Amino acid sequence: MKKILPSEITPENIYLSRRDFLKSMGIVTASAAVLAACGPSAPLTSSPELTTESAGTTPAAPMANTDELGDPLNSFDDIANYNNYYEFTTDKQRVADLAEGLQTSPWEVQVGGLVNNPKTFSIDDLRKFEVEERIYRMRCVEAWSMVIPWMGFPISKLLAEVEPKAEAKYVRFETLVDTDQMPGIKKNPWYQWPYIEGLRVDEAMHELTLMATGLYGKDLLPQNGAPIRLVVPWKYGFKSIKSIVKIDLVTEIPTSLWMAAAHNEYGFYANVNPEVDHPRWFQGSERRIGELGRRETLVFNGYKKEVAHLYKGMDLAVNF
Ligand SMILES: Nc1nc2c(c(=O)[nH]1)N[C@H]1C(S)=C(S)[C@@H](COP(=O)(O)O)O[C@H]1N2
Ligand SMILES: [Mo]
Repeated sequence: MKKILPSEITPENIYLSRRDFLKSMGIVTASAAVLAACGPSAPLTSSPELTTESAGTTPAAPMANTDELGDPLNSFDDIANYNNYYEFTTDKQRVADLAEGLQTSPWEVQVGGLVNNPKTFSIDDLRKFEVEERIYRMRCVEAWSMVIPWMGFPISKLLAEVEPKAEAKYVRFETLVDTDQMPGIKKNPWYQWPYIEGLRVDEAMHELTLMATGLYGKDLLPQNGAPIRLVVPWKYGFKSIKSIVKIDLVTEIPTSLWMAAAHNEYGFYANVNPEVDHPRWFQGSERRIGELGRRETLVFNGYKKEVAHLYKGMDLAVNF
């Protein structure tokens, strides 16, 4: 057996070897959390055969090496070293370096607007939400994609604590702005900082919409949006806003940073749609990071069965 040097022990090694260990032990306990999350008919993470019970906020053991379509997970290395996070840099391969050391504790997420119970969540408050693993495809509008094993909790659980009022129609999210820590802000002054994103309340309440706090069973790294970011797997990656400090329930469609930058190129909905090209490029296929060749892009990024009902009667070519 090849000896593994300590320097070679990446989170991925630990993750995969733990899985092999569980397998060799014949541990085949289904995770109640994930089963409940996915429903019995259509598991969205792969077959929940290899896991331990999650204890409180301890990440559940990894579920599988593929998503529910059988696509292999991207490596931890890919996920942590090929990023879009313009507050640091527009160079995907340099985000990790520049974001290293982002101060993520203390951290607060202020949740307010049209709610009965406005609340500021500290890191410790956020840790009280029970996390589950969700293996999701992430499709960037630039036509590359990855498969990522997130750890997190449905944002519906957080919203339940603040009790949105009936008038609230949209959720507006805001990223930290800290020019001392984020060199990309001053270098790209034409963008309207802070990074803003939004969802309709019913999109936010959907079971798939995740507040992610980790991946590969480990706390999020800054480049992936530590300490807490949104993940909306059926929408282009730019909707999945990182390092959130503020969430507001509002009546009007929030203007996202991308809508403000180029309204004709980046719509509010941004549902993955191979039939609607970006004004400047084709969206019918994508490059899966780590693979040669291209894959066909799936409508709603492969989550049509779960989310198409949210858009009944809407023309998705116009409401892009
Ligand atoms: N605050 C903030 N969030 C962001 C971005 C950003 O530049 N700033 N980039 C978005 C884009 S375009 C993508 S594709 C994903 C990338 O997430 P990842 O680097 O974790 O794969 O983050 C999204 N969230
Ligand atoms: Mo993106």
